[in-house]
Parts: sequence; C-alpha cells; structure tokens
Amino acid sequence: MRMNNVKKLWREGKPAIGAWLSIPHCFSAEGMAHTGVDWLCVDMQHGCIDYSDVVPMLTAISTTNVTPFVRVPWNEPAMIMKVLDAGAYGVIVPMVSNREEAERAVAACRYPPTGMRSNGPNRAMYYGGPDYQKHADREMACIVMIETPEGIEKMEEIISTPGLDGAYIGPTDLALALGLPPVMDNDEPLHIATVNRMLELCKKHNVIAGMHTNSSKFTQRYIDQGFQMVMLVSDRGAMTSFVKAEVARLTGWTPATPSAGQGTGGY
Ligand code: 3PY
Ligand code: MG
Repeated sequence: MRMNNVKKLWREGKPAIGAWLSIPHCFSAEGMAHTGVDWLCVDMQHGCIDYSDVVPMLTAISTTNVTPFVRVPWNEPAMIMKVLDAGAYGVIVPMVSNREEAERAVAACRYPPTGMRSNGPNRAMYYGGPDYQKHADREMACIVMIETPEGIEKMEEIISTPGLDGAYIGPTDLALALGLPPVMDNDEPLHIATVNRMLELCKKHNVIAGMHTNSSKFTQRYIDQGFQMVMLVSDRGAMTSFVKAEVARLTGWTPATPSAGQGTGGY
C-alpha cells in the first residue's frame, strides 16, 4: 500500500507543512500540489466544496506525492467514510468537544474490529493499492479539531483518545470560544496560553499537535514550538492577497472597484 508520507514525517519527529483548498476545482488543487507543501486539505466545512468536487480534487493531488486530507463538514461517520473511500489519507474533523465525539471520529476511520468503517474503498484502492484494506488503519490519519468551549475544558480527555493521530486548533473558533475576536494569527495572551496547553498535552499523550495559520511568520513560530501539522496558506487567501498587493503597488490609477473583504484569511 502507498505510504502516508505525512505520518512518516510524524514518526520521524518532523513537522509537516500544509495548505488549504477552498476553491472547488481540480486545476487549482493540482497547482497547489506543485508548490512544495507536504499536505493539502480539501475543506468541505468552510470551503465552497461538495463531495462531487472532492473526488476530482483528490485525483488532481494524486498526480504528486502530496498527502491528501479532507476537512469534513461535521463529525458524521457517513461523510468521513465517503472521503476516505475517495482516497483521502486523513480527515480533519471540526468542533470535537469531548471523548465520546473523538471516539466516534476515530471509529469512522478504522475498519472492524478496531472501528466501524464500512468496506468499500472504491477510488482509495486505485490510489492506495490492492492491499488497501490490510494497511488502511495504519496509514489513515484521524485528526480532531479543538476549538469549542467544551473542547477547551475537556482537552485532555479528547487528546488521550485511543487511536487518535492528532489534535488540530482552529484559531478563530478557539478565539471565539475564549471570548476574543476571531483573529487567525493570534497574539492574545489567553489564546497563546490555551494553544500552549494543548501542545503540552499532545506531547504528554504522544499525539501530534496541529495548528492553522495565515502566514509564514506564525507557521515558523508553531513549527519551532513543536507543532507537527501546520497550515501555511489557503488557495483563496494566496490568490487574493497577491492580487490585492499588486493592485496596491500601481500608481497613477484609481481602482473603480475598491477591494472588498479580507485578502489573506484562509479558513
Ligand atoms: C478556525 O479558525 O476556527 C478554523 O477552523 C480554521 O479553518
Ligand atoms: Mg474552526
């Protein structure tokens, strides 16, 4: 079976840097797969992406060695199993708040007798290989997001869930859960303290710590701290921030349409 290159990096104690896909197209996914990142995440939660977009996007990513993840819209076993069957090598499950919810996510990623994943790896077998079912439990990464008030309170019971590969922070939901404005690259002392507490618990329980950022500055900070799954930039954020910056450089011209919205945010 094809190895999960990101899990290999983690086993070697190394970080894996990723990018986020919010645009529902195989062409942008393929382009992002050629940028040098270790992993890409197709975002079904906040990206403009449905299941029928996910399949060609995973196919495009599989033209490279980049490891494909999908963030599912919610902690629903049916969708977790469907994206794994389509060839995702890991799932990121949002807003997991307690041990029971974390166990549900893990079980959806593992075949019986360990879990409850149903058999039917249709595209996954072309991508992974004919012995897919034999090794899938070892290669699939199950990552849960900690970003709700209950999840913050019950961080340790989530992180210590048997079979879990990692816990990933959504910084803006985490900020909201802490009563702060939803800022991505966040320097609020309470935010920093909560992030640090999660990192320590991940180290204690031997699971990888993941973090979402919006800049190389914050990506570097979290890698240096010991986070092993760090998200650098989204397709939408990269595209719009680049064009916005280039527009701002022009002189002798006034834009008829002022730029709207956030240029860089990568949810
Ligand atoms: C958050 O910031 O809450 C996220 O989930 C990032 O995608
Ligand atoms: Mg979130």
